[in-house]
Amino acid sequence: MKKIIFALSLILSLTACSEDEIAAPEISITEPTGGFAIDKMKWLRIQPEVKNSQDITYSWLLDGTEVAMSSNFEYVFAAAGTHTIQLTAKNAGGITTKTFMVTVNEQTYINKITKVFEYLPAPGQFINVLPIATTDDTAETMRVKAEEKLTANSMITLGGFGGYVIFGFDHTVINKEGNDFIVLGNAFANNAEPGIIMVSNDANGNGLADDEWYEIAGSEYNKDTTIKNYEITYYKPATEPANASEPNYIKWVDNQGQTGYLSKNAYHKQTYYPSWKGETLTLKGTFLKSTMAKTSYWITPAYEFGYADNWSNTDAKSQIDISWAVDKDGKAVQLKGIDFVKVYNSNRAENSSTGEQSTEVAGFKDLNI
Ligand SMILES: [Ca+2]
Ligand SMILES: [Ca+2]
Ligand SMILES: [Ca+2]
Ligand SMILES: [Ca+2]
Repeated sequence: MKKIIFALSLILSLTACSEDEIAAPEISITEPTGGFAIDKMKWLRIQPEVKNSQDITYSWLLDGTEVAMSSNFEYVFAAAGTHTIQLTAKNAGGITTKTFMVTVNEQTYINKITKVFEYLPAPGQFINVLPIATTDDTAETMRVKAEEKLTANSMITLGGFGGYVIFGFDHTVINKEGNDFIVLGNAFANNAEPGIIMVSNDANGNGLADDEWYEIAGSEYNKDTTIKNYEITYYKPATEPANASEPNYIKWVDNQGQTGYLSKNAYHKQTYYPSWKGETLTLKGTFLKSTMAKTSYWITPAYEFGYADNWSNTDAKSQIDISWAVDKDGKAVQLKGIDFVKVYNSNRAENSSTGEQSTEVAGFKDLNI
């Protein structure tokens, strides 16, 4: 009984502060038995419960170095080991500190795409072929087909401007010093078909690619010829043309006041409009001016850096640094790691000899595992 009375009086004394008197923060963290443990390259998330949080500031130290000033802690470790984390919460009433240990376990991962979340190509000469689509296919069966290809480092096409694929991995790709990954394609000298790369991390922890996207700001990002927030709508042709090289094949209208047609070419006889999509298809993104040019033959030289299917997979200029990511306002963001990648074709260009410029994706390589 005495104990209970003592505890009650303690609670009363703690809560009996007058209105203008602020109590020091109270932190409670549910620590698992044996302490916090996480596999390397997986997000560690700690959400403390804090009382007396008015005008509070937070400081999270990892092995003595401040790594966050947010109420929740989110971190991903590149290697196995043990670490000390210290949270300090401060308000006008005082300072409260909690210290605990984290064990980071060793783990083996696959250096490949392990999941495709979405596949939506724009009309193009390899659509319904790479991968094959029949009239029975749906967005979901096409997602599965794209996943079968990409998890085997086999190739898919994204078709015309805006066509995209979203994929993920069995681990978080860490933003280490320098370059971090390559989106594999089939580019070679003077044969670039650049795709814009978007990155994201699983901020809400649900395993789905439904979090904020960041664009990898490649060499063209700030050029005058680059159109941000470009939008194009493609129209499904009513019938396939009689002319195997029909110039007015698939109509498009963009948000820049332009309209035109994708042409059909005699080398690719199937319908170029994704057979599982409805009458119109609207796609959005950053539009880059194509490098397509005619010398003695047609060429599409690569942009300097920062794109998919731009330089050959073995060229260091195909490597991407996660630190190039920017938010929707163009502000640089420092991501600790990424869980999802979206690639979409950034160009709209074609010629009667080599046909369209359309990004191919053939896998992914994490440069840090
Ligand atoms: Ca990096
Ligand atoms: Ca998510
Ligand atoms: Ca292509
Ligand atoms: Ca290509």
